Amino acid sequence: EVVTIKRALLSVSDKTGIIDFAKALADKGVELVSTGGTRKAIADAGIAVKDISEITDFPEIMDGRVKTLHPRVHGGLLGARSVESHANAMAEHNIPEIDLVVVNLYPFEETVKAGKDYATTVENVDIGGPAMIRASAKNHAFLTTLVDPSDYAQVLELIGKHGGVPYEQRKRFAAKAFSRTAAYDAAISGWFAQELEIEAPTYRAFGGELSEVMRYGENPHQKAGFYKNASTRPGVATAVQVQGKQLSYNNINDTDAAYELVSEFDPEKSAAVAIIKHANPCGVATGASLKEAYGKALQCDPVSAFGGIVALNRTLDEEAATEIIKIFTEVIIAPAATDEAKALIASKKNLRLLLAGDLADPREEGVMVKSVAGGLLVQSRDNGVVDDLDLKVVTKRQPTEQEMADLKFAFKVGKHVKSNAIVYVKDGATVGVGAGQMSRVDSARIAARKAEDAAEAAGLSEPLTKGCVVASDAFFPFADGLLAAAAAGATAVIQPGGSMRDDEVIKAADEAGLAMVMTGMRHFRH
Ligand code: 93A
Repeated sequence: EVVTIKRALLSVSDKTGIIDFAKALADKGVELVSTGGTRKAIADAGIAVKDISEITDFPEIMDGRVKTLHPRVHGGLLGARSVESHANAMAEHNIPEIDLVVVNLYPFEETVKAGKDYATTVENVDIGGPAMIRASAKNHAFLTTLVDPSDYAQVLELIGKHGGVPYEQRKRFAAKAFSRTAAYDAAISGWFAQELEIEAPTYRAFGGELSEVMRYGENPHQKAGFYKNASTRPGVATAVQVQGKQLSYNNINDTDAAYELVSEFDPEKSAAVAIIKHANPCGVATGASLKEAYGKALQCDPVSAFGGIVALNRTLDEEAATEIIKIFTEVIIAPAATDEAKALIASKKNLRLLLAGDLADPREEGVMVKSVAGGLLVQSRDNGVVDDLDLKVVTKRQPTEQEMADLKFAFKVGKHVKSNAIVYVKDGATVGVGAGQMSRVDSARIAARKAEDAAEAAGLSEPLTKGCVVASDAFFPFADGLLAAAAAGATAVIQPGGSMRDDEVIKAADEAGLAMVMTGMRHFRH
C-alpha cells in the first residue's frame, strides 16, 4: 500500500518551497516533470527537470490555456495500474506513470481581492490545475496529491520513513485536494454572483457560523439555530445582550424587524421608538424624547403592544425605561443605555436588553435569502429611502408641511410592514397599521378599525385617524382603498403610483379633497 514515488508532476503558481522540495525529490531519484514557469524555476536552480511537452509531444498552446490537458498526462493520472486494461492502454499509448502531483492554482482569489479587471480575473480561472488535482485525488489508490506547500515537508518525511506515502495519508491528501477545488469553484461562482449583483448565498450570506442553538424554531416541534456571518451591521446579530433569558427564534426575527425599522429615523432629528409584534409594527412614533415617542407609539395599539419588542434610536434613558417596563415586554434593543436605565431594567429579570452600539444604515446594500421548496430565493435588500426619492404631488391640493413630514414618516414605516401595508400617521406617530392582508382595501379598513379601538381605549371622542395621512406600500389598484382611507379621516396620501388606473385614483383623490404624493418606489414585503 506504500507506492514508491518514481515520477512527480509539478505545476505551481505559488512557488513557495518548490525549489527545496524539487531538490529533495531529485536527490531521492524521483524524475521531475513540470510546466513552463515551474520548470524554469526548477531548472534555474540547477535541478534536472523535464518539460511536460516531452510527455505530451505537444506544445503549450493558447497562452498556456492548454498545457497539461492531454491524454498522456490525464491517462497517467487516472490509470488504475492494477487493472489490466488500464495498464495495457498506458503501454499502448506511451503514457508514463505519475506517482505524485504537486499543483497549486492560478491565484483567482487574490486577483479578485486586488480588484483586477474583468478579463484578467477570467484569465485567472485555472482549468488544467483543478483537472489534475481532481484526477490524481480520485486515483488516490495509486497517487499522492499535494495542493499546499506546507505539506511538502511531511511528504519528504514519509518517503524517508516508508519509502513512499501510505494509503491512509494519500486518502487524507485527496480529501484536502477536493476541498481546495471546491473552495476555488465557490470563489469563482461567488465572484460571478457579485458581478451579476446577486451575491452567492453560500459564499456570503451563508458564509456564517452556527452561533446559537435555540430551544426550538417558530413552533416547539421545529428545531432552530442562529447562524451569524461576518457582517458588522449593527442589529440583532451583533448586539450585546446585557441581561435576560436566551432569545427565542421568534424574538430574534422580531428584534431584527424592530431595529431595522427604528434605524430609518435619524436620532439627531428626533427620538424614535418602534414596537413590534409578529414582525409587524403595532406602533411607531417620533418625539422630542424617547419617553414621548414611546408614549405615542404605545397609544397606536396598546393591546397588541403587550409582549412586544421595543426598539429605540437613541441611548435608552431612565425616563423611557420607566415607561417601557410598565407593561410586559419581551425585548428592548437600543444603540446604548445609561447606567440608570440598565439598573431599572435589571428589576425585570427575564426582560432582554440588547445594545447594538450604533444604528444600522438603511441605505446599506445586503442580501436577503428566503427558502422555497427545493431552493433559495436571493435578492438584494430593500435599501430605498423615501428621503432620496423624487416625490411628485399629483393632486390639485398640495400637502401642507406637516402632512408632508407625516407622509414621509408613514412611507418609511410602510416599508417595514408586511404587504398589503396601509399605515395611518398623525403628528409623527402611527395611529393605525393594516398589515398582511390579501386585499389593500381590507388593510385600509383594519387599520381604521384599530384606530377606533385605540381611541376608545384612550377615552377619546373621535378616532385618531381624524385628519391623519396614509401610506400604501404599493399602488392602489382601484379607488376603493383610497376612499376607505379618506372615510377613516385621512387628508393626504403617499403611494408609489404606477397603476393602470392611476388617473381614476387621482380623480377620486381630487374629488375627496385629498393631497396625494407618488414616490415611484414600491415597498412590498412578504
Ligand atoms: O491555463 S490552464 O487552465 N491550462 C492548463 O492546461 C494548465 N496546466 C497547469 N492552467 C494550467 N495549469 C496551471 O498552471 C497550474 O494549476 C498552475 O497554477 C500553473 C503553473 O504554471 P507554470 O508552471 O507555467 O508557472
